[in-house]
Amino acid sequence: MERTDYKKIIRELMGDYRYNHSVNVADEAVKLAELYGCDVEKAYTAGILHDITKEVPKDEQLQIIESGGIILDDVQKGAPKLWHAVSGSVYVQTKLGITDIDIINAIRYHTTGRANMSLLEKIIYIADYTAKGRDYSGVEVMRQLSRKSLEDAMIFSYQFTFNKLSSLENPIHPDELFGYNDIVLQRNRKD
Ligand code: DGI
Ligand code: FE
Ligand code: FE
Repeated sequence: MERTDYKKIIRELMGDYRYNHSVNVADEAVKLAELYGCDVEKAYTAGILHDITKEVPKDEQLQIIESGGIILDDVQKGAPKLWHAVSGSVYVQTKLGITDIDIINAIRYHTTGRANMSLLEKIIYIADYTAKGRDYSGVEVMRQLSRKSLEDAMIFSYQFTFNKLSSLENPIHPDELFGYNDIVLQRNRKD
């Protein structure tokens, strides 16, 4: 399938705001892929599809997740905002026939990150934060960091997420902590 096919598919599944966000993330992912030497079409595909089930009703998302044989852990069960990444990764396989495991994982881990992320996974995680239309205090710092080092940008985004979640007394998913530790430990090893 081509870019226009994916655009048509997601257009039916979400409102204008989420659709524009998805296109912006895909465009940003392409820029980062060019900069860091990742497959550009995979970056576009993962970017355009990353939030594909974000507006699917929660009960349907749970069904999709179950049909994919995935069991949610306790933090995920208590945090419905995390479901769309997991349900999306199942949806693109079963409904769109995506078989590329890197694209599937880039969607599955785009909200939390995780340890040992591939280049594509990092690009989608970062593009979600730096895409056109994103507007939060620190977005310009984040954009600059993303042009210099994906790892620096990841650390900044983990800090941002930990701060926000803890200030709201929301649970923090372990993958996020493992992802943070992974980068920091690799870095310390090099120093
Ligand atoms: O889908 P988007 O809005 O484009 O962005 P996203 O997939 O990164 O989702 C971000 C939301 O998920 C945001 O409201 C914070 C929330 N979130 C991210 N990590 C965690 C989390 N919520 C909980 N409870 N725990 C997490 O670890
Ligand atoms: Fe998302
Ligand atoms: Fe998103």
